[in-house]
Amino acid sequence: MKAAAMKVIDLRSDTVTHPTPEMRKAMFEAEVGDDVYGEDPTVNRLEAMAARMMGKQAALFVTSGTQGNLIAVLTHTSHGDEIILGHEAHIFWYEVGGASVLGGVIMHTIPTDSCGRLNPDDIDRAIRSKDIHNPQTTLLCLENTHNRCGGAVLTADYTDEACDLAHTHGLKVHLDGARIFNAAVALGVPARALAQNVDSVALCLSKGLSAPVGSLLCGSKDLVGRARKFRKMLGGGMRQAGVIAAAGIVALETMVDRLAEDHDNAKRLAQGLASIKGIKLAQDDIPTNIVMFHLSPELSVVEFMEGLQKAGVKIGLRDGRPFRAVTHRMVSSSDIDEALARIETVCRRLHWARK
Ligand code: TLP
Repeated sequence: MKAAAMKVIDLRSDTVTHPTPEMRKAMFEAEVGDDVYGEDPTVNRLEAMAARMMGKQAALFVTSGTQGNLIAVLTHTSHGDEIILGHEAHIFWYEVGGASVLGGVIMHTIPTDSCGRLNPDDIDRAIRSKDIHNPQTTLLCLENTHNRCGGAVLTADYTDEACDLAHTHGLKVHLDGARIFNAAVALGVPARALAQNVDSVALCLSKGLSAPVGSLLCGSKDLVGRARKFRKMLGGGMRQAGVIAAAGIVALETMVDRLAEDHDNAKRLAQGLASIKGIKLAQDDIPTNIVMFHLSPELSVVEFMEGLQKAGVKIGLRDGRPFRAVTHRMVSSSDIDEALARIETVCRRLHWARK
């Protein structure tokens, strides 16, 4: 008899979530048309729904969060402009420099606090005067929840204040809201309250919401009209995209409220990790679904990762960063307990091996 295969517990990211059976059914049955002509009824329905949920006039279905952010930068700025963003921003770190390479903008980074916020005084100082030597500052970018700040949440008040400041100086504001629904659920407010004063917001369907593909860039009709042209330029005109938009509709209808479960599991995971000898949390609290932690310097990162791999636990690790574990629909609370037990065994073995 074959031994039952060990379940691999994948905590690298919430992007690993698979579509639900209901999504697959909706995809199978989706009515479609050519979306480049604006004729895909399912895409149109998804766009209208996302716009409504974000309190904006319009939305554009794009291939990914990265594409949504890039199109936002292209739409809000001109070649040679400067944009202000936090030094921990996803746009700065993980989008292959697209804003600079393809948008021709200078990324002016300013400090981000551990809660994902930029200090208004720093924003103010970073906005360039009209001096002949200066590029023009035209855009401020925020991120909610904040990926590198451990899923930190920006409140509506903070975002509104940052928007007021930017708008006073004639800047637009783009919100990278890849996980804006996690923020909304954590704060107990509708997502639109977190985006009410931004000029554009990009939200992702393919993270905690479990859709297979896609993001939406939401904003005014004028902005989305111009963004549509940039999407085409970047090769993001997807024709019968209703097949994937259908999953996105199910995601927005059924997957938002359950994010609270992922947040509970992240707290459970953090609590367990904190009690394992050799592990230290990198965050004081766990606001949403991201848990970051360090390994004691006496243990080897390479051996820890090898041990985890053999034990069937996948955790994120990137260039000198803390380890990152992200909870999502495909890990239950008992999977969390199982992952903790496996991680503890790996740490115990590493400690023994040093004796
Ligand atoms: N982030 C991914 C990786 O790129 C790190 C992850 O696993 O978390 N904004 C934020 C805040 C994000 O976290 C991500 C994805 C994106 C934008 C980009 O989304 P995609 O992957 O759809 O291009």
